Amino acid sequence: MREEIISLLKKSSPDPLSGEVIARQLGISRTAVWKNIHALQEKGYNITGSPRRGYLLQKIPDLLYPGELGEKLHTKIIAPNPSFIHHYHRVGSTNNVLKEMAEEGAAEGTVVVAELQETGRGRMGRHWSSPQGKGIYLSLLLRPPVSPQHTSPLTLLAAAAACRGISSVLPRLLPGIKWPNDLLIGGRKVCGILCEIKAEIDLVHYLVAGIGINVNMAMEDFPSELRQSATSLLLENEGVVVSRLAVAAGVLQHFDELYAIYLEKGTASVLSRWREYDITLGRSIKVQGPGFSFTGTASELDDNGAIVVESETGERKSFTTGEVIMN
Ligand code: BT5
Repeated sequence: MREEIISLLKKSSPDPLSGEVIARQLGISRTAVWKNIHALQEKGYNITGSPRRGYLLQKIPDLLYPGELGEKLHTKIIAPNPSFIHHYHRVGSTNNVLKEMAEEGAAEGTVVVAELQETGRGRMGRHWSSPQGKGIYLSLLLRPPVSPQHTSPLTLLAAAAACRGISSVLPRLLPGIKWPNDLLIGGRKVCGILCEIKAEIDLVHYLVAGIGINVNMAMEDFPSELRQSATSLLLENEGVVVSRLAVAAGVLQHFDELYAIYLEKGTASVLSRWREYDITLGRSIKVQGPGFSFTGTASELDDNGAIVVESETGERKSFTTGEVIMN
């Protein structure tokens, strides 16, 4: 009912709409209209009301509500309608919430978004700083018909989709991808991606792609240990506030398009999109992870998205996971 009222107010804007007309159109009482308007105001919608002129929608909140996000999407697989989007004001981790839904049979394309994560996670158990209402914390569910060894390109796909989504709203900003999927602007991290899979040896049950984007953080919103290495879209946009709704919709839209291409044409098509934003290849890097460290030039991606590194002595190694440190 509330979504229907919002939709009527949007259609009527910039003119107000009387409670009587809303009540008639929706077949409810004027008291029910008033109660719903009140509930919408509590949810952050700026609706003014005057007894003679009626209700006027002044501003929608920049909250990632399914109706608002869904309205901006024209997707086929990822959130093809708003019922696929689950919004929370506060969660531990959107990846964890979505994994639980996946275990209960949630469909491919289900999306979880939150305004605040209490225990947002990075890779290998690291923490992801997720202050309230400042960033985008979203996870989406895929059930790709591939074996687990072939899922690494999907991490790269998520990074390319995030770059495209950001650029679609802020074309002046040029995010680059540090392999595999850290988005940097001016050398500082603006977005991180955490893909988790549940699989058998040759069958993926599901993959949860978690995307965290720093949107409207001022420097003091970051914990002190991140102030040298992190940035946000607001900081890169000369302090001008950025619509989280627009960026989230852009990312989901581009994810949908790239995923459809991946399903139809395979990995190579994803890798070429990833390369458009790559800032790793050709650079002198160190790749490290639990029990390994290797230094050399990042020479290429192999067919599965692994990075091939060539040392000064000509030794070549490829890595499917790891942390890249750029020299
Ligand atoms: C990542 O891990 O970059 C993956 C981050 C994924 C976050 C999303 S949010 C939605 C979904 N739900 C979750 O719980 N997670 C996903 P990694 O490459 O391991 O980087 C983690 C490191 O980045 C930390 O150790 C910090 O040094 C740094 N870091 C933490 N929070 C940051 C932030 N907001 N911005 C920039 N850097 C950050």
